[in-house]
Amino acid sequence: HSADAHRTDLMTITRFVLNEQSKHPESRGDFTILLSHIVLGCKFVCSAVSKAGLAKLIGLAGETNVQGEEQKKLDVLSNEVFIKALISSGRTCILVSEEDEEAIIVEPSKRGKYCVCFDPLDGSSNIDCGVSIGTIFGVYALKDVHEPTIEDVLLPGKNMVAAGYCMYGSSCTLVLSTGAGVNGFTLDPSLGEFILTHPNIKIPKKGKIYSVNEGNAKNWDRPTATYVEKCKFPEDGSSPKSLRYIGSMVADVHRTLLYGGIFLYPADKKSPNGKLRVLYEVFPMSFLMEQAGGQSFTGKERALDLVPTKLHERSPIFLGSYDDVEEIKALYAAAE
Ligand code: AHM
Ligand code: MG
Repeated sequence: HSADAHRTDLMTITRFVLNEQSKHPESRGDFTILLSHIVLGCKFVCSAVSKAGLAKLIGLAGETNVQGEEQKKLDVLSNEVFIKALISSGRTCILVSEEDEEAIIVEPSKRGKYCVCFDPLDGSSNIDCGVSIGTIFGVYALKDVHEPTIEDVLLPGKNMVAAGYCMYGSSCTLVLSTGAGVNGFTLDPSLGEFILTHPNIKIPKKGKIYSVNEGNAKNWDRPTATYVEKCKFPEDGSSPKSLRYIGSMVADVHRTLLYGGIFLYPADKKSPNGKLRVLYEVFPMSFLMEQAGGQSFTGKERALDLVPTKLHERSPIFLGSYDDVEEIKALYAAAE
């Protein structure tokens, strides 16, 4: 029976990506190896996050432990684990982490062709209260690894070859795109494997939810303010949208991807470029949204067309269901 087949034929993330890559004759498994190291980082963070509440008791992060050594905070620890895992994969040449001011140029003997931009633990304000947080990553591939420079990652998001995130929530979910759709995998803790649970994710064409930090409304520009007003008081007789905002980009985007709707982190008078970072927040999430049939817009252009000029550049972002993003695009176009 097919029901039996489902239980005994487990599609792990490694097997899935190997299958995907085997469609490219030139593939030599490098991406699969890179991914398995990203996955290792995610498993480590997942386990650390789930024990975070016990940290004081068993000495995991923060505070000083019995030996009197200063212990590492969860975000610092996660960053170190990802960097070491990525370098040891032998498949990377440049790493850009939210936690590090400078890019890491991998030493020649350990170099491979991939550049990975990542936020090892995003949603810092939610760490201490046990609310969902996540890791976000975007991957570029270099043609020539001999003299890598940061110019090699200051490229538009549409040049990425893969992007994804891992959400440490009620379960640990990894969502990935290698440019051929979006697939979701859930960590089976007893196996230690990510199993395909959400094949070929497509975002609903229109949604019923908007997601934004409305506490910043007094400083918004006109198009954003008008859009949110229309979510609450629709003029076309439709029902108002619901508001959901966690304050963890991974969790807010994950819900948007599955249920539809729109996520906004707009510019405001205090932060004219918004808050979220282009290379490891805006680009990976925009890549996933487009791959799932949605859209992503900066207030000026398609987000994946933006060309960053510095590593930690920020950009306003509006992403989600195709029709919902169309509406905000129209408001910005009218304001020009
Ligand atoms: P962080 O990198 O300090 O964790 O900040 C990023 C987070 C995102 O996960 C989230 O979308 C946003 O900040 C929420 O910001 P705000 O608290 O201003 O609404
Ligand atoms: Mg962040």
